[in-house]
Amino acid sequence: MSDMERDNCYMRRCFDLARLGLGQVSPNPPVGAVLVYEDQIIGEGYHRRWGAPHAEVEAVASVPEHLRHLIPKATLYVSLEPCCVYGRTPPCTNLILDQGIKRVVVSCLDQSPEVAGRGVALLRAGGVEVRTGVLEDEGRWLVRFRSKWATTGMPWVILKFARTRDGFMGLPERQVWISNPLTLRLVHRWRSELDAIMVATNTALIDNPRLTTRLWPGRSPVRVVLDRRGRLPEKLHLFDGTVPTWVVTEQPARFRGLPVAPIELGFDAPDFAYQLLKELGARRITSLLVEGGSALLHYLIRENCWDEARVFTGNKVLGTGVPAPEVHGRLMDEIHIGDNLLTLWANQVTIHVKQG
Ligand code: AOF
Ligand code: ZN
Repeated sequence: MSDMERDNCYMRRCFDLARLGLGQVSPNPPVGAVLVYEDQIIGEGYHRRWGAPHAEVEAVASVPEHLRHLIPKATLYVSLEPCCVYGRTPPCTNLILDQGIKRVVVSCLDQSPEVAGRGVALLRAGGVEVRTGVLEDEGRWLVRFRSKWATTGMPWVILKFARTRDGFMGLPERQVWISNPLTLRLVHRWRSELDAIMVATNTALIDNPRLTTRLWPGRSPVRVVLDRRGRLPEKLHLFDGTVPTWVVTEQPARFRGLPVAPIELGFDAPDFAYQLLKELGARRITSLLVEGGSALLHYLIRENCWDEARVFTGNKVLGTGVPAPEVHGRLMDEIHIGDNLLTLWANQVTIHVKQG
C-alpha cells in the first residue's frame, strides 16, 4: 500500500466511526478517530453524543494498557480538524500535544469560527506533522450540517418528497401512496439522524402525520408545523405531546394549553423563509427535513432556501394532480429501492461542501 492509500484507508475507518454518532451529537458534528502504529490500529473512537468526550479523547482512552507506550509513536487519524478551544470539553490539541503524538492526519478543517484552521496551526507550532485534506470532500459532506449552522446560523435544509412517474405529488385533498415499505423505513432512518422535520398546514390536515421515528431505532426530531391562521384541529397526532413540537403561526394565543411551543412570525414578510431558518438555527436546529406539502417545497425552492433534495419516484401514473417541484441541482446519486427510484440532489448555489 502506498502512503496515500494507507491514509485514505484509515480515514475511511474514521468516517465509519463518525457515522455511528449521527443523530446523537448535534449541534456538534459527527467525528471519528483512529490511532495507528505500524499498520495496526491500537485505538479508535468517535464522538458519541453532545457533551460527551470528543473522538480523539475516545481513541486515546481506548488504547489497552500494554500498548500505551506506543501512543507517541502512532499516527492519529481524525475526520475533522482537532478542536483548540475550551467548550463542553478541553481542547483536543492539548491532548495530542500532551500525549506526544507526532503525526496527525485530518480530512477537513472545522469551519466553526472558533477553530477554523487554528487547531491545525497550533499542532504545527507544537512540532506535530499534520497532513490535511485526506478524502476532504467526503469529510466535509459528513459535517455539512454543523458547517452551515456554524457559518450562517441556519440549518441545512433537506427537501424530501415522492412523485409519480408522470411528476405529480398526489391529488388535491387526498394522500396518494407512492413510497414502499423499504423507502418508508429509510425515511424514518433519516428522521433519526436529523434535528427537525417540517410540514405545512395542508399536509398536517390531510395526512395527519406523526412525523416520529417508529421504524428505526433512535430519537424523533423536533416537529415544526406551519399554521399561519391557527386552523389546525387539536386532535392531530402532531399535538399529542409525544415529541417537542413547534408551531410557526401568526396566532400564538390559539395554541395556549396545547403541548406545543408557538413561534410567532409574520408570514407576509418578504424574507419569511430566512427569518424562519434563522429562528430555528437560534434554537440549535442544524438540520431540517422538509416533508411537504407541495406549496412549501415550491416556496423554498423559489427562495433558494434548500441545500439538498431526496426525491422518490414511484411507478404510479396519475395523469393529473398536484405537480411535484422540479429540483435543479447537482445529481449526486440514483438508487433503486424496490419500485421506487431515489434521486439525491445538492443545491449548487448554496452548497459550500462537495460530495466525495
Ligand atoms: C473535535 N473532535 O469529536 C468533535 C469536535 O462544545 P464542544 O466542547 O463539544 O466543542 C465544540 C467544538 O468541537 C466545535 O468546534 C465542533 O465543531 C468541534 N467538534 N471536535 O476535535 C470531536 N465533535
Ligand atoms: Zn475536540
